[in-house]
Amino acid sequence: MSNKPIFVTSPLMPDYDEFIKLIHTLWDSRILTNDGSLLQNFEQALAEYLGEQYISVYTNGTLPLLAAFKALNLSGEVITTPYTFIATSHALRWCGLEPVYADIDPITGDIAHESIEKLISSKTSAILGVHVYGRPCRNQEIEDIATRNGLRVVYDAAHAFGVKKNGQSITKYGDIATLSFHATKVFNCLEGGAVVCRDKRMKEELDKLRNFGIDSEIEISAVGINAKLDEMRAAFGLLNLKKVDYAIEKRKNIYEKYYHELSNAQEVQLPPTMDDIRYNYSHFPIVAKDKITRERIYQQLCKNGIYPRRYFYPLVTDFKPYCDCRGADDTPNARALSDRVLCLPIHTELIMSDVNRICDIVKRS
Ligand code: T4K
Repeated sequence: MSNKPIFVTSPLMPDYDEFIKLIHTLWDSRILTNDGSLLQNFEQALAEYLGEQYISVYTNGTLPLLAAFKALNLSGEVITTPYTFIATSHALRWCGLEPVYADIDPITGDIAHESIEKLISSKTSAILGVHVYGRPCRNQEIEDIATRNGLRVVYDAAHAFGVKKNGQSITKYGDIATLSFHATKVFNCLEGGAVVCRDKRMKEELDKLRNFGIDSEIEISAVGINAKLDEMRAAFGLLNLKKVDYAIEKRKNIYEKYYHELSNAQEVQLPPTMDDIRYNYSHFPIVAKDKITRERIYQQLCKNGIYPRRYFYPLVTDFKPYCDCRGADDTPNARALSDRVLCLPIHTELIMSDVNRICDIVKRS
C-alpha cells in the first residue's frame, strides 16, 4: 500500500537514459520543430504500430478534430454525443459548426444509432462519434446511416489508442479518426495527437493544415493553423511507443482484478464485456445504482487519498455554450449514465494492494 495520492491515471514514462540519449542529437542539429526527423520517425512508427498508411501527427488531440472538419469541408450541423470531454463539441464550434445531440446507449455510453436518424436535417453534414472509454462505437450502424443520408463520419478516438476491432485498428473506421496522446491517455507524448485518414491527398492536406496552410516559401493555399508537434515530444512518443503494449497488459491485469474483486458489489454495475475487441483498458467505469450512491463512493475514496473521476459528469449539454443546442434536452440515457458513473484509477503504476483497498472502500460505501 502506498501513501501517495492515487489519481485516476498516471502517465506512462519512457526510460530516462534512453530519452536523454535520443534528444542529445537536438543540441547538434538545432532542428527543434517544423517537420524534424524525430517527428518523421514518430509518424512512421505510429503508422506501423496502428497498421495505418496515412497519419498526420498533431500537437494535441483537439486540433486534429478541427483539422478533420476543415479537410472534409463540413458545414451546418453535425450530430454528436453529449457524453464526452468538452473538446469534442468545442472543436465543432471553433469550425463554425452546430452540434446536434443524439442520446447514447445506456450500457456502453456510445452514441445510439437509433437516436441519430431522427435528428438528420437538410443542414446535417456529418456524424461525430466518440469511442468513449476506448470502447468502439457501433461503426456499422453509424456508417449505414451516413451512407443512406450522404453524410461524413468522423470518430473521436482520443481514448482508443491501440484498440482493435475485427483484428484492425479502430482508427480504420470512418472518413477520419482522431487520437489524443495527452499525458492522461494510455499512450502519451506529454501533449500530442493525430489524424488518421484514408488517402495520400487527404494526408497532404492535413499535414499542410497543421503548418499554417503553407505550400512553399511563396505559396499558402489553405487557412491552416499551428498544430505541429516538436522534436522533444516526438522523442518522448517514439520511446513510449515501445512500452505501450506493456502498459496495456498491465492495465489489463488491473482491470481484471477490479472485475474479480467487485463482482459481488451490491450497489454498482461493472463495465460491459467486449468479446471481439482488443481493448486498451483505458478506463474502469463503474455505474452506481443512483447518483447519491455514486457521490457517496466518490467522497469516501477522496477522503482516503484516492481520486477517481466522474467522466463524463456534467454532460456537455449542461454547459452554457451547448445547453440550447438541438437535441440537448432529449438525452435521458446520457443523463442517467452521467449521474451514476465513476471511473476508478487505472494505470501502470497502480499496485494490486491499492486496487484491493479501492475495492474495499467501494464495497463498504
Ligand atoms: N476528445 C476526447 C473524447 C477527450 O477525452 C479529449 C481529452 C480530447 C478529445 C482532447 O484531447 P487533448 O487535446 O486533451 O489531447 C483530462 C485531459 O486533459 C484530457 O486530455 C482528456 N480528454 C480528459 C478526459 O481528461 P482533466 O481536466 O480531467 O485532467 P486532469 O489534469 O484533472 O488530470 C486527471 C488526473 O490525471 C489528475 O488527477 C492527475 C493525473 N495526471 C494528469 C496530468 C495532466 C498526472 O498524473 N499527470 C499529468 O501530467 O482532463
